[in-house]
Amino acid sequence: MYTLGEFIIKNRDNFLYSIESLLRLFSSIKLASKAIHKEVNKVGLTEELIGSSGITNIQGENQQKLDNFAHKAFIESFKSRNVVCGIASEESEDFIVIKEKKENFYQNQYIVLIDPLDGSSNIDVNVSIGTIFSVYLRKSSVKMDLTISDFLQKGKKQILAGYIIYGSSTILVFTIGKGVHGFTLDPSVGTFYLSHPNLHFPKVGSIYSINHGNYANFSSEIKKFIRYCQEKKENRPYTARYIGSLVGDFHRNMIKGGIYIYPKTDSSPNGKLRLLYECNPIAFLTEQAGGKASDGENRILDIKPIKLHQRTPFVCGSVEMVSKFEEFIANYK
Ligand code: AHM
Ligand code: MG
Repeated sequence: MYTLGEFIIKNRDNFLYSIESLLRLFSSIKLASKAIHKEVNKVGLTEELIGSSGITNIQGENQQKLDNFAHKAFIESFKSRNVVCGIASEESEDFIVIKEKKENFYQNQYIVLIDPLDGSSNIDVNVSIGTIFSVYLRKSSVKMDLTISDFLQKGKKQILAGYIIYGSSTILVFTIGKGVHGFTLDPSVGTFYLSHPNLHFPKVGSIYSINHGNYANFSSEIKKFIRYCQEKKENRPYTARYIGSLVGDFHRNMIKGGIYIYPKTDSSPNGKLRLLYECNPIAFLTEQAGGKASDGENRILDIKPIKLHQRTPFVCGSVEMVSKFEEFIANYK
């Protein structure tokens, strides 16, 4: 069984940039995710990481203590591995600049965008939560200061993306543009081992995942698609599965075959999910796993971001299911 490190070295030719930097990126991700894994597995034993931190984040959402812990764990871990020059986090209003420690210049060229703790509402109730990350090369010269445009790149420019799911076990899933692979943490040794090579969406699935509580706020085409999913015809009705942690809902649908939808609603006309921290990395993984991801009309990876915390309607999953969803949007427009 390969460890994550062994797998990367074996597949080094699939990464177009320096293997040393890839190993450092993963070293940062592994370190922070193990720290979060440890805390997640203690939730309930102490009050330290349960509940709200008392802070409202840039999204206007109540930040949980574990959101804050995860944000700090990833920032510190990337800083200490000296591999990235800038990080933008869902939990921080502005991007964070990291200059090389001793000299006042940028030695590194990687940009990280991260949702440190996704599915915050599930922290206190022992339901799967996750971390979502994506990595780009900076656009500006390494001699210059970073600018916002280094962060506002189209999703198709990602060179690495993935997530960690803290569930019944802790699994790290990633792509460097050559398929999707999953590694499970063996907590007794503290090592991630290859457990899910070549993850692939079944072409057609039988699961649909959407928050039905928002039904009254959905537009008519979304309501019609839901009724289509529930219709008794061909391989339908589909079964409904929604836990409210994107990583968990996505991971299940990728393995079993399904569609995840977070559409616009009357109260959130741009949807809820964040393009840069959630949708782009999940869309990159989706396509690499043979699936499809869009905002209902446009490919997610082609959207030009205009701001860091931009939201977008999001649908991803098995190709035929997502294409059918897009047909509904187009027909009822
Ligand atoms: P978060 O990053 O604040 O946790 O929010 C994102 C989460 C997703 O993981 C999940 O799919 C969605 O929000 C659930 O939202 P809702 O509770 O509105 O269904
Ligand atoms: Mg999130």
